[in-house]
Amino acid sequence: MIFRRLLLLLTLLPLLSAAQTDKLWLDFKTLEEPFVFSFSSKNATFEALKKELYWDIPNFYTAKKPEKASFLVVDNSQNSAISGDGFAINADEKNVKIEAKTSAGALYGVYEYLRLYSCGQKVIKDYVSNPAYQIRILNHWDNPDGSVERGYAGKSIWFDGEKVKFREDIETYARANASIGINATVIDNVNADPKILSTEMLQGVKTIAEKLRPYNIKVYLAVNFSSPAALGGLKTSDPLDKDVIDWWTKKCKEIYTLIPDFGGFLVKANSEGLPGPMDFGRTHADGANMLAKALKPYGGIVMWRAFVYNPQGGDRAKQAYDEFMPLDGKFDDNVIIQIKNGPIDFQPREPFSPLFGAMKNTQIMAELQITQEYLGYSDHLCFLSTMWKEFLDYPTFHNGKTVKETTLNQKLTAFSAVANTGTMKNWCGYVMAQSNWYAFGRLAWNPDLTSQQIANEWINLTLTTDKEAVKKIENIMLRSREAVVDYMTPLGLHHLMGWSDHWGPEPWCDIPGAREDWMPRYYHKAAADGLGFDRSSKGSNAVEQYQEPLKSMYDNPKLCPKEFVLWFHHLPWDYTFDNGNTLWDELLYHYTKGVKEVEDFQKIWAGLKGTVKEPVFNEVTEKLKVQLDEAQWWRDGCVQYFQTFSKMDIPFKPKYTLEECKAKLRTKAYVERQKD
Ligand code: BDP
Repeated sequence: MIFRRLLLLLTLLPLLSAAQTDKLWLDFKTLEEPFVFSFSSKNATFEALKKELYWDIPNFYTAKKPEKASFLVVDNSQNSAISGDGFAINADEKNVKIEAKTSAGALYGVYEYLRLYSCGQKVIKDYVSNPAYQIRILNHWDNPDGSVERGYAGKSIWFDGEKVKFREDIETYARANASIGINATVIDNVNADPKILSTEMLQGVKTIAEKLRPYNIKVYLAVNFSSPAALGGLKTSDPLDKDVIDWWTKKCKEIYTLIPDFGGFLVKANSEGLPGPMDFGRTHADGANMLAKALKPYGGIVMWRAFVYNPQGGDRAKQAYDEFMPLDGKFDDNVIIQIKNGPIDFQPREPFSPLFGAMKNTQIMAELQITQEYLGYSDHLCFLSTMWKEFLDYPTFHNGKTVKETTLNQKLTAFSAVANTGTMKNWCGYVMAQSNWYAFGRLAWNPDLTSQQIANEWINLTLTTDKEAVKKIENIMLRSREAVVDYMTPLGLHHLMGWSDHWGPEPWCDIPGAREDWMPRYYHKAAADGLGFDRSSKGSNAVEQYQEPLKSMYDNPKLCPKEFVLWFHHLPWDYTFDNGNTLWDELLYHYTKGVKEVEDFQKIWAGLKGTVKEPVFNEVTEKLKVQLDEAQWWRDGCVQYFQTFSKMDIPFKPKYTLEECKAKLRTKAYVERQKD
């Protein structure tokens, strides 16, 4: 087994480096018209913007008077339809006008024009676009030692050997982000190392900020709550202690002296063993507000995470709500609570976290995950836009608002996601994984875009402009996330993966002495009497945290959407659904369907030979083989393990026996995959 996987890996590596996708989606078409350019400003952002337009253009920047220019970019527009860093575009074959009110807006307008132009649209009339969320931010889980938590694309792009050392082509990162409107980045892991705030590190962070500034990207840092003690040598990190307050105040002054446009802090506190205000008998609000006050004079903000749970706390899905709801309204106005999309942890499918909509007097933001920690790493084709749209569009029934509306209707708005970048040449470890970074940025700018539209743009910019091929790839991408849900965790199952690496299936996992709520068995509760976690009013009562009519709907297995039925209910194996299928039938149907979908993706992809660049064609072909194999592994492992309880028939011949599934997990091939 080990050899098979290593062999697969060895065939894949040369292809990965050969696939010329390190330019991401920035391979814009060269402008053909003999444009004469004029720009309203001279600053670093305009220099960046000019570079984008500079490819082989004759007469570049020769217009003495703006009236003579045929390509005009202004950042002093009076157009009242433009707001924030938005822009307006008017263009035909000969004249292009991009208007904005800020230099960043002008930059975004140019990228939008290049995108439309590259996708074949040259005539554009009164096209106005304004950003939905103010802060559109990536969270890198990069450590100063150069490793990346849950990274599947090599090492850190920011750090190495306990020092700041960024990728030489970091400008590509900046351009890629700016081209999709991302304007902020947290460069270090939420499991923050106190040394990130050392003076030496901050000097390095300053050099990163300088690289990103022309592209309107602000740097933020994830900080460790016990930094005053761990780094500053104080006796405590109690947020109400005068010396602690003083320490943070001085630290902020130091940071802003180096980086005047520094964004602020991201904090994971009292979660998974990290320190926090509760260690000192204080609340999340005490901790967040103390930091917020230190940042306030400089315009900085605190993003305080709601990803918290403790071992004795009962149903893990309920804990964030239980801990944060009593604090609603107690946070300062430069604090925003960062909430993962679901109540557990970036599973292939979760209901939305009940905090969305419920926290009415607190600013909140969503945290998504681009890196595919629970969705097949950078090996599975899984276009996440459909998952994120599903999340954003859930009705919370709080004041009739969707999740999206609950996060947009406040003074400070933000949208974040855990990045999937690394030192691999192609940044994400898989060309198809680049599409998720792209999709996140596009949705942060405009959550009303459809997944089809986003896929279409990305394919045109990255893979091919062949119309038939675009349609076929779009089709695969749009089906891909549901396929992953089907072969990993259908019907609301969750947390069945390998317990520490989060790779492959391990529903049978049993680690003596480990936390119960990290064990898959805690989540699926498979037994002779059935399957699923009872979160109904008869069980943990997690349904209580949702607003009516969701609460009653989720509480009743007959009304509960099938995709969540085992999230909220423990059902007997012979439970019968409306379509006449038993739970066992449905389970087999979904696991089998997921695998069939991947087989179908392979067939469709095989038909694309010649329409996408050869290295990309080969890369996806090879990765789909891995994906199919792992989908079969998931299906066979889960179904045969559940059969030990259900004692019901499996009407197909599994590829792997249960023992083989278990053995496969113990290979360490995933470690190899993380190497550059
Ligand atoms: C989990 C990851 C873990 C992170 C944690 C978090 O497995 O590595 O530290 O989330 O978000 O998904 O803090």
